[in-house]
Amino acid sequence: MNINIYFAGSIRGGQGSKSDYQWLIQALKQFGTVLTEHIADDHLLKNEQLLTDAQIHDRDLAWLKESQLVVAEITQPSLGVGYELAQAMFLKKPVLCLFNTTKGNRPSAMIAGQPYYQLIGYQEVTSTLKLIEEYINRTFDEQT
Ligand code: 6IA
Repeated sequence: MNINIYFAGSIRGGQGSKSDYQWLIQALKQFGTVLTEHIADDHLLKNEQLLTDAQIHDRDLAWLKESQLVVAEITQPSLGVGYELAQAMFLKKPVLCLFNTTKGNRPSAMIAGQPYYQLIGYQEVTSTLKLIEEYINRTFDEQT
């Protein structure tokens, strides 16, 4: 399977979950191409500083449209990730949201209360691999 995966995670909303983002991006690469690797890569994020906000928005939205799957790590609340999640739903992309249950905050009701989104809570990010794999198998089996 080689699908385009759009990984979403907080940037200006705060980068407290970056090590989990790094782990998830590496894990997702076994299922396809992660279009948004810069999210957890300081070096690549530096390049982003050369872009205007409008360029970032337009490029990311184009990538979202090209993706077959959206995976969002939503532990750290982020306006940008919330916006991407709404866009992904309107574009009818499958969306998997992951959140760390040990950090004390609950995901927004606007995400947790929308049944379109598949939410998975985790304590250890490494425990998500099996669940991601099951979700991908289920989602892409259903589509074929
Ligand atoms: O509101 P946030 O910044 O937390 O939104 C993060 C989400 O929006 C991520 O999932 C990204 O896909 C997208 N996004 C927001 N800002 C950027 C960005 N800025 N570069 C790439 N994607 C972005 C670069 C800022 C950097 C120089 C610190």
